Amino acid sequence: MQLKSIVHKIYNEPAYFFGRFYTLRKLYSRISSGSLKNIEQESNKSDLVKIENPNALQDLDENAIALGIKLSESAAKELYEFGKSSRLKKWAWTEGKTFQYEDVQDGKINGEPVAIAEVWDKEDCELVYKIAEDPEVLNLVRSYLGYHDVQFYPRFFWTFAGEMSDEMRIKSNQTIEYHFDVHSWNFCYLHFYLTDTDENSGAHQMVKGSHKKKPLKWLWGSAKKSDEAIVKQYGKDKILTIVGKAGDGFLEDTSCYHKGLAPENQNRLLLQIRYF
Ligand SMILES: O=C(O)CCC(=O)C(=O)O
Ligand SMILES: [Fe+2]
Repeated sequence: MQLKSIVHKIYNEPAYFFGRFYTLRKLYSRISSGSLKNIEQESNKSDLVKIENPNALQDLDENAIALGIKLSESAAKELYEFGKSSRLKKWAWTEGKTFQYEDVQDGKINGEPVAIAEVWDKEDCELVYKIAEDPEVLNLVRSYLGYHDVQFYPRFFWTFAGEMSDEMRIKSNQTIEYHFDVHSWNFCYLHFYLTDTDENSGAHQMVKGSHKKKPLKWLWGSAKKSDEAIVKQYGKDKILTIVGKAGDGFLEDTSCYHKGLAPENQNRLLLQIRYF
């Protein structure tokens, strides 16, 4: 990137650069925390989502990950059915035709590889928005972000198993390389697996604690890092592979290093809600 375009980007999207720094993100939260007033009053629970992890907030703060968030069985089933019957599209932000889940065979449509597909009709799925606005989830998110007026953006997508090179998956915008997300000053992502997911079917991997701790020079330039560099920097024991059943969820500060494994033997459906 040229110096001129860097300066332009910093000026127009300050959070894109400054949001990389943990201390600046926390400062942003502190400045915004005047809006935290109502949290306690909204602590009612729903049957839709259960936060079974009593240390969720602490885990998120210390490790960038809070496991033990569960979707009700009926909600997980409904979302799965929706994800299978909705129109799909390779990538939400580009031109392209929609297709059906059944059109994808072994990671291909008419011989063309397909790595990832957005559930295109997600706006018609009320449940997505109900989950995003679940009171217990919102409480946790607000407590973590440090302000009350959070916004959210849902993504609902399949990643497909099939013989495909890593290059092909990366070209298709599938994030199978370690990276940290940069969106806004502060953010966290709620994820729900909607298919049973393990190492061979697209498990999410993350590096515990890496939201707070990055070598200074890693904060600039590319947000991506190789597996080797990550292991060398953080050690194998900091890497968490999140396996789970359909309906299992986790809240993550994705300013940590993370990636999705390429599914080998089964397609993965994921609901992801970005809070910021
Ligand atoms: O697919 C995954 O598990 C990772 C997704 C991800 O990194 C992202 O959406 O930023
Ligand atoms: Fe990411």
